Amino acid sequence: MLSDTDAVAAAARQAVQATTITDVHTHLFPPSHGDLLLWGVDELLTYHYLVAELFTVAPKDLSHQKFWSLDKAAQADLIWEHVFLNRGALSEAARGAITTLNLLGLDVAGRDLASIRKWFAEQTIDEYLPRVFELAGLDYAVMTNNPFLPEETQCLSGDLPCPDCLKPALRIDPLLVSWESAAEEMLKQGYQVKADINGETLAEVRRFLADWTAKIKPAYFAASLGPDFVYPDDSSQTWMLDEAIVPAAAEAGVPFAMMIGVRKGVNPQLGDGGDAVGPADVSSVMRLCQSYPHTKFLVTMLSRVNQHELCVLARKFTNLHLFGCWWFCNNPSIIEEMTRQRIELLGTAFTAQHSDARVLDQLIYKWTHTRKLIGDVLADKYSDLFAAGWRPTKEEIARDVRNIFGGAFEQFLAR
Ligand code: HDL
Ligand code: ZN
Repeated sequence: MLSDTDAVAAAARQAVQATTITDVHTHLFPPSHGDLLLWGVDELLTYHYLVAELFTVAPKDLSHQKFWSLDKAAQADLIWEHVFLNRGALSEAARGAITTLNLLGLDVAGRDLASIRKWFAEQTIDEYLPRVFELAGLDYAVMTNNPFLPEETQCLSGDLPCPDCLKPALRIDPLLVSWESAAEEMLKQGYQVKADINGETLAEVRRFLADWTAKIKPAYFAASLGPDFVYPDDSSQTWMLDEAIVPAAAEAGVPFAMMIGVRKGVNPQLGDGGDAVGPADVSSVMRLCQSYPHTKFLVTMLSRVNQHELCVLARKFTNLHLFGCWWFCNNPSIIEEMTRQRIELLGTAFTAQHSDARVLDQLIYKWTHTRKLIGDVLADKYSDLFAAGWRPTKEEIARDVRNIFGGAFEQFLAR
């Protein structure tokens, strides 16, 4: 029996530290997919967040072109020098790299990048991957599998081994945001689609989605959308949602995950780091939930501005489930605000976080930082509950914590 608020708060923190987490959105790949799976200190240091941060402080003579002409280790050296050594590594991405290296037992305080590199060179991915998942405390992570990228489809088409700790998701942005390039790739794969969408094209898009669903058995379909995403309108985007994606998701019995608010390529010189954020139209999510009450929508939005309205919406629709503090929201100040808001409005009926990890090693820091932050929030919330007169047990707290770290997601999938 937890006898006072201190005991309850301690139990909450302990439950968060101990709970197994399901990472519902990452950019990881199986080791059998070769270079698609990024790992090791040079990938950690050249994560696109840190490339962008390098160019906020880079010396005048470091052009983007010069940077991209360097090999990965030379790029990492520049980031290590300018972001970590010459200035406080205080940003979340910089601190994260340090957390990861430290929790791997490396002497990051010694700042000896050469010896850190030497240690990584001695690791084998088949041993390292399970070690990272254990350090992060994950049962599994959902991948981002894009059937429009040849470098991915060549791996997805074979029966390459995939560990149980990695689950597929079908990423279909091009159908919604770049139909011409989608049609071009689909034609190469033998689907008779035409640039100007018509009946036959619709049947072929449905066949494409059904074939890839049968091939990879995705947990969900997913797409990232811009701040200008509107539903419905008279664009091909609405047609694609109404006639292809929503019916295909229903046929497959999987949710459609929408990640809304990314302003793509505001500075293309930064590569993957060149995207920004903009407030989007939450009422479009409302209209999709209203139009398709039997389709499940997983939603995360990129702008802090949208979070409260989206949270209220999730109270209204059983077929809407919120997940994660995405990308530019994956920072302590915003994670805390969003998690408090979600608990206060949704109880435990949401998924508190996803890592979005692109580099395997990031799982260690993204989940370590999140557990601390959300442990503190839950300590507060259970203390408030105790002060109100309720007496939660340790088992109930553990149950609730698991719910916001994967349990509610799996219940939503199974509904
Ligand atoms: O579209 C997405 O899935 C985003 O998460 C992008 O991959 C983004 O570049 C990212 O890595 N965010 O963390
Ligand atoms: Zn992502």
